[in-house]
Amino acid sequence: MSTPKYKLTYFNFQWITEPIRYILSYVKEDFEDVRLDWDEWVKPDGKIDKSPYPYEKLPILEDAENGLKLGQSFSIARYLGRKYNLVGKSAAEAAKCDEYSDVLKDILKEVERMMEADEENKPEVKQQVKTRLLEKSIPRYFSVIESKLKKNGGKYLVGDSITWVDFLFAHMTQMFTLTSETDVLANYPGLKEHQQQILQIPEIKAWIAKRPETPY
Ligand SMILES: N[C@@H](CCC(=O)N[C@@H](CS)C(=O)NCC(=O)O)C(=O)O
Repeated sequence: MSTPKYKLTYFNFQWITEPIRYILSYVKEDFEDVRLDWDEWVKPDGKIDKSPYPYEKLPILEDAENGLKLGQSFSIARYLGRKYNLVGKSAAEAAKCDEYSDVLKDILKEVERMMEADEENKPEVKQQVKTRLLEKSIPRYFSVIESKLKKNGGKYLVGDSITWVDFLFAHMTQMFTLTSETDVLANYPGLKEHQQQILQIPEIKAWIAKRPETPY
């Protein structure tokens, strides 16, 4: 068996890395799916040597074709998008992909604040952040993206072909639903339909069927 071109190192979660796994599956590239032990990683005296990982943060993608070692999950997804022509058909379309990924990053920031709120002492902080997320941020962004999607024919978020941001959107919205315990696409049937279409792509379905089972 030949060595895979890519090595993707993360933890045994989907979270911010799953869209990268979707993209690699979609382009039919075999990859080494390295999953480090989170409990070991966070132990102050843990056995994991973090020095090979820039910023001591994961995910990291290593590309054997050119020696690139790349951090930041969205940058990795965008890199693969560029490499496999999944960035739209013009500079304007590529920029629209970037815009949508930044929208997801804004929402992710809020979701993470909600998750980090101290459960025991500050349930009100958690509730405040969750309310803001569901009542303000999600409608603000998703209503715009849904109406653009409709104008665009309902199939792809950007242009008339699949882009890396279709995978990012289809996955991150699942993570937002899970962490906020509320279906973030409930009021956006067009976006829901888009998500389901992406998840039904044969390569994505096959990946989902074989991936390790994790809570998120
Ligand atoms: N913005 C970064 C965030 C990376 C990040 O914070 N990763 C977490 C796991 S989700 C991590 O490596 N945490 C370990 C640590 O902070 O020691 C990305 O999108 O890749």
